Amino acid sequence: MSEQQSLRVDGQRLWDSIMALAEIGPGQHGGSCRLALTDEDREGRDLFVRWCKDINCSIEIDDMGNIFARREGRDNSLAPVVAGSHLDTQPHGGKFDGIYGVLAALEVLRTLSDNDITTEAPLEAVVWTNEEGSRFAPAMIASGVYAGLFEKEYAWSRADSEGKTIGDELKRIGYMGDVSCSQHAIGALLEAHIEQGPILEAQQNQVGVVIGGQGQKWFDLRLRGQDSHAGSTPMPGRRDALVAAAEIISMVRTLALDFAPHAVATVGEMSVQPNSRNTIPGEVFLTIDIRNPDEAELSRMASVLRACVIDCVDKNGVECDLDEIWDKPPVKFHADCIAAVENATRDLGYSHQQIVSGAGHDACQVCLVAPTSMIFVPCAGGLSHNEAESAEPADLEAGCNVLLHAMLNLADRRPA
Ligand code: HGY
Ligand code: MN
Ligand code: MN
Repeated sequence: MSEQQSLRVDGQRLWDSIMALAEIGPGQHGGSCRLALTDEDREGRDLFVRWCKDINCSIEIDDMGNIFARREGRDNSLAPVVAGSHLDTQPHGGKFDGIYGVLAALEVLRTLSDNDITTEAPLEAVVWTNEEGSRFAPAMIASGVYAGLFEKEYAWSRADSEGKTIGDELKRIGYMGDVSCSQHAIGALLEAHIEQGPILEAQQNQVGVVIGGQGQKWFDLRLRGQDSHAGSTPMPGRRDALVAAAEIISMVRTLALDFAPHAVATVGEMSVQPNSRNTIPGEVFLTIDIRNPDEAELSRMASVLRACVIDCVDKNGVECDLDEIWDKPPVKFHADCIAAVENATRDLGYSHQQIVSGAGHDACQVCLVAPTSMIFVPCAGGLSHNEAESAEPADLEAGCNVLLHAMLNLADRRPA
């Protein structure tokens, strides 16, 4: 085995870095809360940038706040091999979703720095802005701008529930870079991530070789009935927006079950106006997230959803605006990157399987413009988007070793 083949990352340093970053924006129950472009997100970004500068990486920030930390290669005319993920979290996020992929990429650069190894092509670690889509919808918006899926002005204009926009918040936290997003060359992208589902754990595999991601559609639904008195308004003729919402929420669940076994559907966000216990709700806003690995099935789900919503609002005498705010078709990753991940996993002797991602990831956007794949590791019970999210240090280290050797393979292959 060559010296390079015997190279391994420092699993303890990786774990310690994940725990150190988790000190920033801690949740109430042991997880993390660093919503995109908040002060906590800025603090996490600043720490990552400091760590990259400690190993002499150069830093580039584009005008979507994406951060690229670069380790020069022997031939810097080659497009870099890039690895990374996101640092923003869900409101009740875990310590590993996104953060693992960013810090695994940093650990690869640290390992090469420790061993004074220079690759043919340059290597970079990337942090993508607003992957979660929780504060600003839709999700994966900055990698989406990079991939040409969203206009920058649209992305900058996206506002949170208080009307603060991505553009203003990027400037406020000092991450509105002067480089245009999508101008940055990427020769290949790899993203390490916890699976966020139960498959690897159930199959007792340590690594998932990710071959693609399922499709998803996001909808905003506004229901308008009529505020009126809870005591003196007869039941017949009420225009109760919350009753209509309740029927629709139940229908969304039925929709996924009707498209079993692969479909999922979720109502995750809802607000009720005037939200007073003795006034019939006149207005309800809710979000609908539907997903399916099959594009035709996903379209059919959307058609059934629209028809059921119309039927439900008619029955309840309310009006509605149902807006599809995001359409993300299923994606397949690049054969060369999948092979680099699979070969590295096999050479390292880790149990593994191929897998399609149920969760969305920045890699599912960038794969449209650059060769891409992902590396999954198990998380306990498949639980994620929950503060109790957890992963085994040995699995995180294994995934990071796969990332190291897959990146070396991709960076040292001389162009054909
Ligand atoms: O929604 C997703 O799948 C990702 O967590 N943003
Ligand atoms: Mn993620
Ligand atoms: Mn997530």
